[in-house]
Amino acid sequence: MNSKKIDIIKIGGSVITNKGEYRSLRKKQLSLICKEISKWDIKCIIVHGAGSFGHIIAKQYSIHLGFSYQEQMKGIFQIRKDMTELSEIVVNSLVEEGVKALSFQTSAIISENKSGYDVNFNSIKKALTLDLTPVLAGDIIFTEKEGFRILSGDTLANILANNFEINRVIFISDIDGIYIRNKDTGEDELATSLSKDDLDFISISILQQSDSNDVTGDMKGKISAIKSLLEQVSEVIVINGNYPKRLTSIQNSENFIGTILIAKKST
Ligand code: IP8
Repeated sequence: MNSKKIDIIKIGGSVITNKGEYRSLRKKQLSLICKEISKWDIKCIIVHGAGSFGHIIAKQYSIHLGFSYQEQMKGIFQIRKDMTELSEIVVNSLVEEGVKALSFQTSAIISENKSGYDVNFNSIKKALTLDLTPVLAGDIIFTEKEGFRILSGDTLANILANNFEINRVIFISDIDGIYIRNKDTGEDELATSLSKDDLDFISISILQQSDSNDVTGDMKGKISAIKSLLEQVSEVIVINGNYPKRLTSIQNSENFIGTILIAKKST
């Protein structure tokens, strides 16, 4: 195992759960993804999204809008219960494939003050030195301003990138990559390679932004997370987790279907 570099692998909630159906797991898909992750020979931190274990209840109780009424606590309790269960399922699935995975509850180590995040990553740093694979998830974090808010797995990847020496971030999504609208034809085309500057100027397809159950912005939120990530890391990759072997192709430096985003425009 190469211990100098750390990759972040974000498993999208949309690929491991059926997003429209409350607490509905795509167990087989999760196992297949975990199997490919077990072949990853670079140290990594795994982040997973919430899918239908988080977003449906979050929307029902307007958790993403911050504290406004006491009844929201019911939603907070339920999401904590459901997300604890999902994280346990993800960790078990990784362990079954031989990954030394250990979960850390995000809101216990990240909160928000008036000017930024308060973080305590000491245990994660220690776990990494012991060759363990930390697993975190999008969560409801406590904040000084709104009381609480949702921290998406994509934003969490950003916070991690600000605090660790991160090499690459791989987003395992439920689409092939980032689609760009071709202005001439009006068609959406998969962009195989983009630079950070490209993201400011191109017209990103809005096809995948219409998930009404997603309270953290879906592809739109991901693009903005990727822009900030590229300030910290040299490469971000978006692939479709319905084809987990693409993860192994990345690892083996083989051609794969997906989008590679780089910090600097190649000249
Ligand atoms: O699925 C959202 O994380 P995401 C976390 O990565 C909750 O956006 C609790 C809805």
